[in-house]
Amino acid sequence: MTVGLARARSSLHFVRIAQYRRLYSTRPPSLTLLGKEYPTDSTTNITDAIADKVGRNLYTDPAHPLGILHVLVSSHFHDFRSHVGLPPVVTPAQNFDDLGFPPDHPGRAPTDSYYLNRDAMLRTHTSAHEVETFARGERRWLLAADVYRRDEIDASHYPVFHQMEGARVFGADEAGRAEVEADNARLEHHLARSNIVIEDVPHISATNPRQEAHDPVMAELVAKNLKLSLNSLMLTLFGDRGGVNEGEPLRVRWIEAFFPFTTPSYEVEVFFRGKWLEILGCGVVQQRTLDRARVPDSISWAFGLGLERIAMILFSIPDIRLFWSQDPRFVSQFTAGQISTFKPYSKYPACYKDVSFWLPGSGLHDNDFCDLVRDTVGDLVQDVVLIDYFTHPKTNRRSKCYRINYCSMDRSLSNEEANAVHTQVIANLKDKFGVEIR
Ligand code: FA5
Ligand code: MG
Repeated sequence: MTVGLARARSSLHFVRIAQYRRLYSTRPPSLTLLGKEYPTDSTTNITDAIADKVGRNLYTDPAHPLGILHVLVSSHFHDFRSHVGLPPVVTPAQNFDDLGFPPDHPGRAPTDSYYLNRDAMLRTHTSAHEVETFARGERRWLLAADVYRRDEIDASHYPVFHQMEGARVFGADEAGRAEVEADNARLEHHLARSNIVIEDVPHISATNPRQEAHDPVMAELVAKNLKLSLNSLMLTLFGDRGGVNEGEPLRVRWIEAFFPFTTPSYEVEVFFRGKWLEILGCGVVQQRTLDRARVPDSISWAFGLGLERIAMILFSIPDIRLFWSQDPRFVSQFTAGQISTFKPYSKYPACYKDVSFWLPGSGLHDNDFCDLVRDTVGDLVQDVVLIDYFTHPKTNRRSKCYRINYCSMDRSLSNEEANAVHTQVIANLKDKFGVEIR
């Protein structure tokens, strides 16, 4: 949802738990996912709409745009070992603690992540598998997987998406230094001959520091290797097909970022159709991750990229919901090994319906509203926008108004049908959250 309001997260935490109790007061004692049974508790918040997507593994189909892209990235890093099919249920320790997320990090809240119970959750990123993969002693690896986040609803956000994680380990000794220097020379040579314009930031700076444990020269060389490796990937993905901007050179921008499990850290953006789009996050792996994985005397970089974001650019796919479509008019357009331009088979009219209500005393989080809509109407919702939020000056009661855009990807939705689903949304909203419709 395109919400311009700041989210006051932690102060509302205890209020949200009350809200969850109400929402899931009728929850069954256990739930089964991928053949395994999980006892439920007050953190359980996985919805049927989400459970339905678990196990689909879209990226393993070689003729699906996500699968085509997965193959393309894997062949670019052809000497990296590639992992697929890791189960999506992880512990909060794997997803957060092992990576150094602080105990009060907002991503941990049940408003932001899907929990089966307090000890089992759907991974929110592929970094959840870093420790176990490093622990296998692999020096170059890739990993693709479905990830889950409670989020806004619009054309580029979906609660299930796919990431690829990649990492490379160097020895923290003379041999490691020689290896990284040779690889940097090779990559610089390759990039110098290409039509790519890179806006860079310093590899290491006061705001994006190296780690104490690292030799300064080696830290600089490894950060540089990370950037060269990913610039080279961007060239494979976007540059070699005449660029994404019709004859213009490919423009890539590096930005300082922050992740609890890397420093220095960066994000990469690509200029596409007049806008900068964030494609991936990356950095030099925090030494405690390698320590936990028992990989001694080494230094590593890692990245995590969003497959949908890149596929939307490469295949001109306008709406993130389409990746889940089984409509032959979608699936038949793609061929293994080929990047092709998606031809929209129809553009159905949008149907906007507003709902205004007084909030219950405990409030209502935007993500709870979005999940309720998604669970009620499935993929008939295209986007949700909070268009009004105010507090009554006398009574102090708070009111919200959301605008829901109902639009099917595959057919025309009649106004009667849109009214019917909207009525059901309102009924569920009253029922589950106790709101008062205005
Ligand atoms: C991460 O998930 C980090 N784990 C990345 C990382 C890995 C950093 C290794 C350092 C080392 P982030 O939340 O920014 O970072 O997501 C990474 C990418 O996933 C984004 O750049 C974007 O391409 C994609 N992404 C994130 N949220 C969504 C979403 N809701 N829908 C589609 N793609 C998304
Ligand atoms: Mg990011």
